[in-house]
Amino acid sequence: MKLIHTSDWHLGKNLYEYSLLDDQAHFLDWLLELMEQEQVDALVIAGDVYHRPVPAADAVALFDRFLSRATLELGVPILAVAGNHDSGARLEFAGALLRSVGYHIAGKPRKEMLRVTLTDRHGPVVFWLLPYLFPADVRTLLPDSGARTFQAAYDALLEENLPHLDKSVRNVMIAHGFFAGLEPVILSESELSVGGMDAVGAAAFQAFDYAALGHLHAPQRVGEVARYSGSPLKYSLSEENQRKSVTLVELGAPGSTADIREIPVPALHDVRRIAGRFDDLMNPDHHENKCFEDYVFAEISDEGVLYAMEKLRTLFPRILGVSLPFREPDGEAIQIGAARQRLSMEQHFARFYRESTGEELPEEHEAVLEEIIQSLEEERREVTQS
Ligand SMILES: [Mn+2]
Repeated sequence: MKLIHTSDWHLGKNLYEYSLLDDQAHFLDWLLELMEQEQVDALVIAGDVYHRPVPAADAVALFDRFLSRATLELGVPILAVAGNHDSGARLEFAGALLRSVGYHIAGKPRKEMLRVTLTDRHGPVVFWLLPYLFPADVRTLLPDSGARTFQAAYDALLEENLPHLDKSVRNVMIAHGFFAGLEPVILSESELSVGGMDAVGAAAFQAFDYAALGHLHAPQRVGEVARYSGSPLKYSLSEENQRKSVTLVELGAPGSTADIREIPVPALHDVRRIAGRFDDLMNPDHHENKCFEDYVFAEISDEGVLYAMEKLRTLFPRILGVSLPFREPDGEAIQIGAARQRLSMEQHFARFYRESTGEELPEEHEAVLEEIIQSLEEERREVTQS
């Protein structure tokens, strides 16, 4: 049985101020082509279909179009679970109806996990659908478990369900969460927002032929049988060096090891860092790859550049941000983001004045400035109180 494992689509997500909907539509079109070319038997989506529990209408429309084409035109069954970004209850809408056209969705955790059986020439493959869950969900489903930690929650739920597992056939787990083997996992910024979730030992999935995981955005193996496909797109600057892919999994006869291949996803626009002197960065000939439509973050090496972001935007319409070297009075150069947090509004302005005019802010202006800032702060206090 040949299947594509993917996860963490985050449909509707913005990267800084930019909507990624076109990039996501581009990925989904490519995915449909791949499903057709590879003649896959199933598509597995291991959670975080959407970026928000209540996704924007255009994100829902995008997923809707994809589901229709995959199931009705290509006839490929889809097995999906909710991630922590999804609302499980909403994602499950019309789930029983949609099962009849081959779309199987598990949104909320159940005491008895949703199982779907597909068959090929080697016999049945049982898919186990385990959506994102909190320990409190498991305490509700299995009150005797008293599960307080993620580890205890997964242990209790698997203990309840594994007696149904038939080792003589192939079994595939689909789950969304933070699972770890013995080796350290690769994290990126996008995962830090999740917070509070302790890693669960991937040994829990040992009884399966393959565990299709979602949540971490870098593709990686976890333990013996489990694997994160990673997100199809770079969803933060910290993911700039990750090679985004979907995972093609081939399950042979029962007892054989799954064959795994990473298929790189061609991005509509890359996410990357550019670095150098401002004049060089502004010069189109300086950029070898000429990909001006990419999402770029510019690290400028020379001091004193004003309105760098606005100027670079004329060459890079999808510029994400800039950093500039910034000299402290003691001469230590630091990045502007860190410096900003350490300066008061008065200090910021004085510095801006100095950089713009080359002169120190006169004392009489300082007093006026202080007054203005005070009245602004009072206004803000009134607004927040009302
Ligand atoms: Mn997630």
